Amino acid sequence: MADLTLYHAAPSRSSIVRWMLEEVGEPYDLHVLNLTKGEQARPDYLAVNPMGKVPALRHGDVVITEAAAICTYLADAFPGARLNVPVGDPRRGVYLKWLFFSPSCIEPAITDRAFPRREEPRRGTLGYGDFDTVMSVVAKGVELGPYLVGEQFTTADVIVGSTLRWGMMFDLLPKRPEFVAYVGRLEQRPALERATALDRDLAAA
Ligand SMILES: N[C@@H](CCC(=O)N[C@@H](CS)C(=O)NCC(=O)O)C(=O)O
Repeated sequence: MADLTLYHAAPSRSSIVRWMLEEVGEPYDLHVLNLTKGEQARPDYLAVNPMGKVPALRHGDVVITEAAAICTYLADAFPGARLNVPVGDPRRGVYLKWLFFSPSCIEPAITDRAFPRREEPRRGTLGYGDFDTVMSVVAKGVELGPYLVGEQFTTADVIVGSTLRWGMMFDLLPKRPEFVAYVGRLEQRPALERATALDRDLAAA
């Protein structure tokens, strides 16, 4: 039995963590939930994540939820994989900005557009401002590359890259050339190829 267990459903946001685990290279077990059958709402899983959502990760006695938090945790717990930017490194500010920007700005901008509100809220009340500004900020962030903090691939790329990849796959994001080139670079990574193939098999099983 591995020290790491991912509570997972494929495809879902827990695929982000599966990619991260493949990057880290430590052994892990899967606890697969069938979301269609509502297994995420059963008491035994609510004891793991009271939100009734995947992903969740167990590492020894610790349980972490929220995809971006889990990936950030893994990068710090396994520094040998060189997926974090350590405290004291001046690039850490940019690293943290992107780790937070994806769940707090990119994802809400996408979902608000996919499921419009009855009344348009004032821009100032939305943490992400507006969809077009978010897209332009991300495009500028990824255009130079190869990665968000420069030459080093980090967890921030797993988080932002997964959101852009998913958004373009479902036509929820414009296929801006900067996004296409960046996601194309990420798709060359053997860990993402492995995670994608494993999830494809799992979804088909
Ligand atoms: N904020 C959470 C979102 C997790 C989430 O929404 N997961 C979806 C799958 S993509 C889920 O578990 N849905 C099942 C449900 O809500 O019943 C994260 O980033 O980890």
